Amino acid sequence: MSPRLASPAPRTGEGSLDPSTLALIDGAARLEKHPLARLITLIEQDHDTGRARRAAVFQHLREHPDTFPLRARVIGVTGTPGSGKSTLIGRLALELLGAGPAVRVAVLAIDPSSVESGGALLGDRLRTHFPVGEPRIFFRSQATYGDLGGVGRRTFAVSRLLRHLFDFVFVETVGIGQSEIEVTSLADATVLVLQPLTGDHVQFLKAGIMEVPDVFVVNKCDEEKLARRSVHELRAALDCARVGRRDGAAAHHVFQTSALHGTGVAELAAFLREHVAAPDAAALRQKELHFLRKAMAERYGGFGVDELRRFLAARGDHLDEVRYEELEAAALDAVRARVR
Ligand SMILES: Nc1nc2c(ncn2[C@@H]2O[C@H](COP(=O)(O)OP(=O)(O)O)[C@@H](O)[C@H]2O)c(=O)[nH]1
Ligand SMILES: [Mg+2]
Repeated sequence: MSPRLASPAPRTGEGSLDPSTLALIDGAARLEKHPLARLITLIEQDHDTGRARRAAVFQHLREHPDTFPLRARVIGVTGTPGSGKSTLIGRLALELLGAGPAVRVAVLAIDPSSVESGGALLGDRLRTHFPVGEPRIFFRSQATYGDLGGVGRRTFAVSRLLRHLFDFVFVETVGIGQSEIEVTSLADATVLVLQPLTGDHVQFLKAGIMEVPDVFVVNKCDEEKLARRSVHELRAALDCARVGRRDGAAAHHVFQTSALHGTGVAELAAFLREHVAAPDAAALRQKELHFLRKAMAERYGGFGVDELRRFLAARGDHLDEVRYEELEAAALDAVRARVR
């Protein structure tokens, strides 16, 4: 490891947790909604003082792996508005929670509107599925603030926190295009929700999105004939998309659901439980580097991306040992030093 990163110069407040933050973490460990919500708000902060505290929080989580195991599977759920993503996630969460009293599920809904409160409606819809005060399900919405693709640094930061607290983390995003790709960078598996016979799949095909998801769901299959035709259309579209795939042999996973009636949901839940694994260190590092590059691009454009590449190359083989927060801080310092 490079000497500079092996013994980072202590920053003010870094590594030490103030009692109030520690109390939030303790509350979050017990899945108390208010401490958890406040902890998330703290993690979402983006300025430099926020970073030091964020680093201390993650340090604490890592030092207590029994309480905060890195066990969650993050599942991106995407598709056009109204395709039934929220309803389906609600059903899936119920199904997953039903597997045992220790299972915990979080939902992070990325709201395309610019105000945080805009997500309340989605949350309310979702909450109707759950007994009041059920501590094992947690819902949070996040405004996009114009992040390209909706899924941004803040989403990534929150997903990193939720990975330590839950078994399944659903990230719901809307739109055709960039957001599907961005959520894939963050998630361990991505589910694309389609509506029958709306031509959704044609839009996705045109946008080059069909190659991205791991799982396809034709929702609203309340009517059998309609459903059969839709799935037939989807499979034809997938065969089309497969031509350009690198892993051409990989099978597509297609599910038919009615989130309204709950049909097909058990099968989808079983698939997620059995076939989506929590990522290993290397996979997590890939995600971290993706969002680090994105942060650099947003702040410093092509210059930032080049500087990051230079910075990472200089760290070479020892990169694996460096914590994300250190990496982020050191990379930012390096770029800023060159800007001055
Ligand atoms: N018929 C039918 N309606 C559904 C189904 N799933 C969701 N809906 C309805 O579709 C509308 C949009 O659902 P919502 O979950 O908010 O979609 P989202 O925008 O993708 O999150 C709501 O009125 C739901 O009740 C389904 O399986 N069948
Ligand atoms: Mg929704």
